[in-house]
Amino acid sequence: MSTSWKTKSKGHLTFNVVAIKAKIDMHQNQLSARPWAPEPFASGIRARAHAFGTASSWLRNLALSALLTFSAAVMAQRLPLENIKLPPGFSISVFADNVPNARAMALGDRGTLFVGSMRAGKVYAVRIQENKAVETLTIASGLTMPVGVTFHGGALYVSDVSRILRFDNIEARLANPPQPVIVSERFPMETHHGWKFIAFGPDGMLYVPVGAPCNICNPDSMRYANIMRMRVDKGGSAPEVFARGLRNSVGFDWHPESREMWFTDNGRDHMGDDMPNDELNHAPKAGLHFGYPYCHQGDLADPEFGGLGKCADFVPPAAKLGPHVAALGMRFYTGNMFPAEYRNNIFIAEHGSWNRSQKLGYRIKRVVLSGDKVLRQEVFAEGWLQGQAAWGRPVDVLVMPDGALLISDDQAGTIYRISYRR
Ligand SMILES: [Ca+2]
Repeated sequence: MSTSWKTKSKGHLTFNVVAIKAKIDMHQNQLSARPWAPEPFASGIRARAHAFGTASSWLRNLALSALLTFSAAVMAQRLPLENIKLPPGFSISVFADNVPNARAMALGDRGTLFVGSMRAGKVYAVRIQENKAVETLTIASGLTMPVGVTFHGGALYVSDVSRILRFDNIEARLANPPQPVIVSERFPMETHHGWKFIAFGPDGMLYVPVGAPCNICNPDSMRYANIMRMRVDKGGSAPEVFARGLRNSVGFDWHPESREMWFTDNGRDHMGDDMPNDELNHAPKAGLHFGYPYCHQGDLADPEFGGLGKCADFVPPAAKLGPHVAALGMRFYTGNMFPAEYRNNIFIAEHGSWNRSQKLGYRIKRVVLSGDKVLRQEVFAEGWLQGQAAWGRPVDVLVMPDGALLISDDQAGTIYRISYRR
């Protein structure tokens, strides 16, 4: 064991001489590229640029780069992909391993993969050639929980808790990103469930969820615990409520045929290990109420707020997804690579439980529909959780033009690619 480790270390050290140079080049590119950042962070960048000018700090940066590159190489090597179990014919590989804290994903018209993050405060652009990631750029920094990214009309839209930002013509300016335009700053400031997945609906409107600013509370449903939508073209429109009574949705998509919205919702905490379930919901029209905070999983009255509303008065989930699994990103499978029976199925990324005595989730689920009813659900990919230790946490799923499925992982800072060959 120790012998093989030595051999491997040596290999990495050799590799790292080149990698360190690449890393420094990358730092310099980033400095000259000046990814957009608000003032405090921008000063940080200037400070760093200045530090590069002195020999001692240059050496310090070199040592730091070497260390980071070394750890990244070791980590990349150590991701135990062989532990991921998939149905026959499917395989998983690392698509991009330099995407720290990767959250939601969106594809640009010219094929750039955009990735949001949470605590990292950054937005990334992954350049792709022939279905392979060739370069990862940071296009914005210093944002507040910029989880959500979505692409529309040549521009990238990014969520920033209370604000929606827009980066115009971004795919032509990846190395020199523009200052963002503020599309809206009318969403609540609370960071508790304030991070947002965002997406454009088939109606051309931007859908923006606003989570409950708590584990369990009864906030104004016109302001919180809902999904809002707004027009961003033709002068725009004020956000209006599309769906109410959801605790925190971090993923939604529209059925490719019915064009109706489906969304995940994260159930409340501190009601025990086995309740309530996270939910898959179906919102065929505007104005529906999905139960929170009065009723969970369609049939479980809340101990505190259950007296204020009956379960029968709210829309039950289309499927119960399991307690505390943290069902986040979801998409319909619209590609041609996977077998025909996968078409229009839903893939759901389960980030995994944080407060359950036996961990649950940390996997990708497949949900099969018949019309607008859920026929069955099954685990599609698992193995990020080994015993009670997780080495990765799936966040979002994205169907690529070639039909492969990308998965983002904020713990490993990695994007995986699942492909199929008969
Ligand atoms: Ca519900």
